[in-house]
Amino acid sequence: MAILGRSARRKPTVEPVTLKILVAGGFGVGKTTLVGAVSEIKPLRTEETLSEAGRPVDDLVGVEAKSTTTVAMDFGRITLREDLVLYLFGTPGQDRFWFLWDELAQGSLGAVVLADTRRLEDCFAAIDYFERRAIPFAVGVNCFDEADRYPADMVRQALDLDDGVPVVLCDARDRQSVKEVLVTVVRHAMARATAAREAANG
Ligand SMILES: Nc1nc2c(ncn2[C@@H]2O[C@H](COP(=O)(O)OP(=O)(O)O)[C@@H](O)[C@H]2O)c(=O)[nH]1
Ligand SMILES: [Mg+2]
Repeated sequence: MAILGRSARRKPTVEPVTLKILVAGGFGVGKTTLVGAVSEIKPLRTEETLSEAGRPVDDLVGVEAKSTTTVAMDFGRITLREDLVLYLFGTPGQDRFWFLWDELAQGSLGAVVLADTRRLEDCFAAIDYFERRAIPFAVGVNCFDEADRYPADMVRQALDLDDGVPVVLCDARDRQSVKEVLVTVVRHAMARATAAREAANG
């Protein structure tokens, strides 16, 4: 029979808290790119070449060099801290897949709404969706190289956001930048939860 020496005693392992975050926004705004930039697991993607049949429906105006589209969703994981793991679910960007949203939204802590200042209206639907369901979200302005830069406050006004909804300028291709957006969403959602609890307790 073997005995376990003191030195072999393992550090207690922390069971991480896992949180679910949605990544939403219009077609071609960078959702798949964002999930891929931070995910520790090979992102699960369901990209399909835009078919001729889908072409009249998929609005390609202003979306450069994009010939694939995510049909179901993007999925990824990032460990923010030893004890905090985020699961990322990219929502399908096309209106014809909206029936998947309610399933995806189940149990989510919060959301990132990605926006492109050249096509800001493409994220209105996502913002409406999360506002209506009181799901906390932050707006990530994906700063494409070719797009004009606007200060976060101008974007906030244009989107008519409630006070306190964070707006972060980001680069969906950059891991550190995306991490900052995700931390912002988690903080915002937790602050909202705390405020709601305090309000409920009078
Ligand atoms: N210049 C630039 N291109 C980007 C950025 N994010 C995404 N892209 C490109 O924009 C296109 C659409 O991105 P994608 O992630 O597929 O968008 P999705 O439809 O929201 O998933 C792809 O060709 C990306 O490589 C960015 O921050 N800057
Ligand atoms: Mg995609």
